Amino acid sequence: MNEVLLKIAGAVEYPAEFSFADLAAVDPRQQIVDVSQIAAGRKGDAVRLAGLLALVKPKVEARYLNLHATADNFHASIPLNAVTEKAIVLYRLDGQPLTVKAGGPIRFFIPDHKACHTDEIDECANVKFVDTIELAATRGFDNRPHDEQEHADLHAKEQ
Ligand SMILES: Nc1nc2c(c(=O)[nH]1)N[C@H]1C(S)=C(S)[C@@H](COP(=O)(O)O)O[C@H]1N2
Ligand SMILES: [Mo]
Repeated sequence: MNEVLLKIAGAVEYPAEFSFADLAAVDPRQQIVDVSQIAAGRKGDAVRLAGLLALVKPKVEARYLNLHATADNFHASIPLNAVTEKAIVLYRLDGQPLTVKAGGPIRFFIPDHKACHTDEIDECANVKFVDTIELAATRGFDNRPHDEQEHADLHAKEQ
């Protein structure tokens, strides 16, 4: 439970590493127990991105969130402003870290991505197996699918 599952780095005052226990110990006001309350059909418990950012303190120049999933080499870079108050980090399912099948151990999630009103934010930015969240001044590497074909190919690999 003390293994590092998530790093937050880049343009922040206090880069940090979080284990399952660290995430569970974040301020209860930043915890969402049972995300189905805010994301229909989704399961598990999460901590608000805002709660994590409050700990690492983004520098003023931070404008983008670069989400990295080393496990399958999937990366997304999205505008920070649009998601600061919405995004959540799912980390617990039935009292345990999320299974890989559920996109775990950690999954970044934007409950109402359409409300962000930017093409840069879509459901593909709900990065599974996310291990590093990097804050940056400019847009970073992003290999989300660009068209229907790429999207279909990616989903075909899922099972
Ligand atoms: N690490 C990782 N995260 C990922 C993907 C992926 O291939 N790898 N696919 C993305 C895409 S394209 C979509 S649409 C959503 C699908 O997640 P869901 O099946 O939970 O709705 O996950 C996103 N997160
Ligand atoms: Mo997607």
